[in-house]
Amino acid sequence: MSKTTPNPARDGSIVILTGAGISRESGLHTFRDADGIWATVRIEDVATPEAFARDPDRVHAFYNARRRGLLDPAIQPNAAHFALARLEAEWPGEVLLVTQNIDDLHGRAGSRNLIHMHGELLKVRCGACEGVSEHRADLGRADACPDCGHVGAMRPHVVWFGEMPLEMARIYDALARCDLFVSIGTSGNVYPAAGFVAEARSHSARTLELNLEPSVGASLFDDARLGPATVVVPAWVEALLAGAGTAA
Ligand code: BJW
Repeated sequence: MSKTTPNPARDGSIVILTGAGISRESGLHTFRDADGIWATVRIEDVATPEAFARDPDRVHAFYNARRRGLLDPAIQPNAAHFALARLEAEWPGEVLLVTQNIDDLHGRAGSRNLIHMHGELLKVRCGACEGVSEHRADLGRADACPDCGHVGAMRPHVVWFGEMPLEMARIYDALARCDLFVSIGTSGNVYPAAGFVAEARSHSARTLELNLEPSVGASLFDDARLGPATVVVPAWVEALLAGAGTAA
């Protein structure tokens, strides 16, 4: 049994963390690569609550452009997204997919046990009633909340620096129980997601990194496969499912 094959003596559950790298071959930018989003715009200007309070129009414009980009018909899930959906459907244990991405490509590929810990680009939230609603058009200060009618308090349903990521209790519970933790396409710069590998290890899970290049926390992984997500993720899923079939 490979070091990063789940151990049948435990419950065989897998937690997978994904980052911007898995969507890059679908045509979406990462954040910290040379051509990434943070090379063109400053975090302090668009991705903090203070930025939104200071200049909401600028923040709305940033997310409106990204929402339009995501809705471009050319942007589609790739082989890595589909492989993870296949794993969830065919793996005998639990597969929990935790994504830092605000795109909807995992859902479109068929993943269902999915947590968007940094929110979702195609949803908006009301600052008055906290209601969350689906939204595909541009958003601005003149928009009213579809739930409470309040005008001027709508914001993208995303988690900015200094805000609490979503569903943390559920994520930490899964990390404490998982047999295998897999990190895909994330640089490991942003907490708390960057701390998940240490958390899983502290509960004796094995750990695997699938990435184009080693992440900041690479030394914490038992094993790594480096390459484009559309190559390494389907290959890993295929091998894992073939092994599970043999063991059964
Ligand atoms: C490929 C590929 C291909 C490329 N195939 N791979 C000091 C210590 C610890 C923490 C802090 C600290 N100071 C401040 C903090 C907290 C702060 C933080 O982490 N700051 C750091 C910068 C230090 N974190 C927060 O504020 C978070 N909240 C928080 O901590 O609340 C308190 C709390 C504590 C404990 C428990 C619970 C709560 C909130 C973070 C919010 C992040 N928001 C963003 C933007 C919003 C959404 C959006 O606009 O999209 O989320 S920032 C941005 O970074 C985005 C991403 O989700 C996130 C992670 O980026 P990701 O996915 O890793 O992308 P990249 O570009 O960095 O990496 C891409 C990778 O892919 C690379 O490795 C490439 O090689 C690879 N790749 N092509 C495979 N084809």
